[in-house]
Amino acid sequence: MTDLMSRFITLEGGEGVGKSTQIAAIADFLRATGDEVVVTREPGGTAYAEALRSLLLTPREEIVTPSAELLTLFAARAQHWHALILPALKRGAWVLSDRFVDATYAYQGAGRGLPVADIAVLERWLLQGRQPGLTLLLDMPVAEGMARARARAALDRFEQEHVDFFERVRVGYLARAEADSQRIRCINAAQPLLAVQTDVLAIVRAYCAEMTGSAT
Ligand code: Z5A
Repeated sequence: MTDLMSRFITLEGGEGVGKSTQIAAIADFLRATGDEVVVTREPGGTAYAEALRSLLLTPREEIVTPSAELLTLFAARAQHWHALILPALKRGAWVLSDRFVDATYAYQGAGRGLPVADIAVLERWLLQGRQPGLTLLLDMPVAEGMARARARAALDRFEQEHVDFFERVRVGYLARAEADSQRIRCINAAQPLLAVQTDVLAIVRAYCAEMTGSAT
């Protein structure tokens, strides 16, 4: 695979599964080859999209409707895509994103119960059929991920959700991985950190080898 999207890798999973930790290891591995690597996240990645992130994550009295949440996420994503991701891919950089569209299917689709067809319309409108070349889904039992994440700071608006919400998100992610097992690779994130990293880097190495092979 040598198309524009092949250098776009996303990490997905519930809270506390270790996405930020593993993305740093992937970045180190890819940078060692001499390539440019852009590490980014969603919601966020540019100043404007980060402002929308704080709007999305700040706990508030007012109930945010799922449709308003969905459209704000896609507003942030539109800025992120056009201002940061696409230009980086066009100049040949790797782009590693902590979450992307799969998160919307899992959180707003499976979690909030919004119709998948509505999310698909926005995805098509923005990305015109493009998808990350590789997605790593870090999966672990919800309670363990919550315990890891909650050892840290005050809870954001998503983290205040009930455990049922995160169980639906997990089921949503696993269903997407099953439906698209070529792109979405599932990793057992409940293992010790170095074991997860070994699995993650083995997949990334194999993916790079496959890309090199198909480019020659
Ligand atoms: N959201 C959405 O609803 N729809 C969308 O379309 C998008 C996002 C894009 C913010 O995401 C929220 O946005 C998110 C969904 C929503 N809310 N939730 N939940 P985020 O990615 O910024 O938030 P997060 O999922 O809560 O990230 P996180 O808590 O920072 O988790 P992480 O990056 O996956 O984990 P980490 O920071 O690498 O690790 C957490 C801790 O565990 C840390 O202390 C590590 O040292 C430790 N750790 C990591 N791996 C291990 C292992 N293997 N063993 C033991 N300890 C470990």
